[in-house]
Amino acid sequence: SQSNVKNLPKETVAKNSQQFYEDVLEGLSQYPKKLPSKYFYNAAGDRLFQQIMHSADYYLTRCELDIFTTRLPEMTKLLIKEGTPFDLIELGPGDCYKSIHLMKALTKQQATFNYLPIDISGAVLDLINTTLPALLPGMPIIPLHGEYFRMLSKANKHSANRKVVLCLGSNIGNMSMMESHAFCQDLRRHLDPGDLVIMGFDLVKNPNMIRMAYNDRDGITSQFNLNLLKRINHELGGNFNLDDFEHYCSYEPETGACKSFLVCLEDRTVRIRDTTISFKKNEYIWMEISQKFTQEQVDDLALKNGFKPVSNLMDSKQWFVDACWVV
Ligand code: AVJ
Repeated sequence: SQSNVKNLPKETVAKNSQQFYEDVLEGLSQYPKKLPSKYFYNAAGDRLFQQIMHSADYYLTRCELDIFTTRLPEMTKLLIKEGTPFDLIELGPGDCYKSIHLMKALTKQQATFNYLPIDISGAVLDLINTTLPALLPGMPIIPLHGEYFRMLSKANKHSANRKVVLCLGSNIGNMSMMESHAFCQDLRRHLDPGDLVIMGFDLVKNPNMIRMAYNDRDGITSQFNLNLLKRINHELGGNFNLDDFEHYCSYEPETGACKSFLVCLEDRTVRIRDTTISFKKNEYIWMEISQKFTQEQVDDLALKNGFKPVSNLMDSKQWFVDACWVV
């Protein structure tokens, strides 16, 4: 398979770091202060997220894996449809921990498909490119390195196959409700009638269970959040003292919004390159939203943006849903 995701050109690296700098300064000059959660995922952040996924309190990954093992017959039946070839496109594949089961089942049933993982992280795609061929010999892998929708357009030019788009792990939860509607609308515009989407949502449940998942007893989520300050120190010449900040997580059952914050424990100033930012004692940085959904909200997201819900696959506890939608 082709891979040109290593060795990014110097200009791209510079451009990305400039974008990072601008986004950080923009977020920290707002009131209340915030930082974009998409920057959590550098090498250390990827490792911490792996630890989160396998931790006792973070139930999401286990629930979705349950779906991707027990509900595979329904899923593959939906995808294979009259045996026509298709492109299986995964937005933000990570290590394919869940999707690998689907790919194996499809291969066993001799389905004809290409696998197209899309990610902004070259490291993620490199890892897929080196590990997947041994597990699934002969499956064509076409890694697409870049933003979701730009790469979806590229995939469209690449082949005229029908498409099956996976967006797993409740990644959509990192958007506000309004942003997730805009995202689905944009996704719909990149697809054609007959194309399928499988979107993972974390469902509303006992509020204490949800808060525990983002406030784990081992403090990994705290490290995961603090790692972004560390990254700013390393990559943008910041001087955050990590001991000045404490992780706090809230879950509001009324809105389904689970939010992470870093609270500054004293009056402090922080320098990032030649900008100085002041923090008052107990001032916080809003780091992330992990939105939880009702089944009605999931269906609404489909129907309002040009999709038809075809099936809602849940785990045995009904904590998580992989919603299957058709255009
Ligand atoms: C990868 C965005 C789905 O919000 O549950 C895990 C990230 N943040 N613990 C989530 C995350 C804190 C995760 N997503």
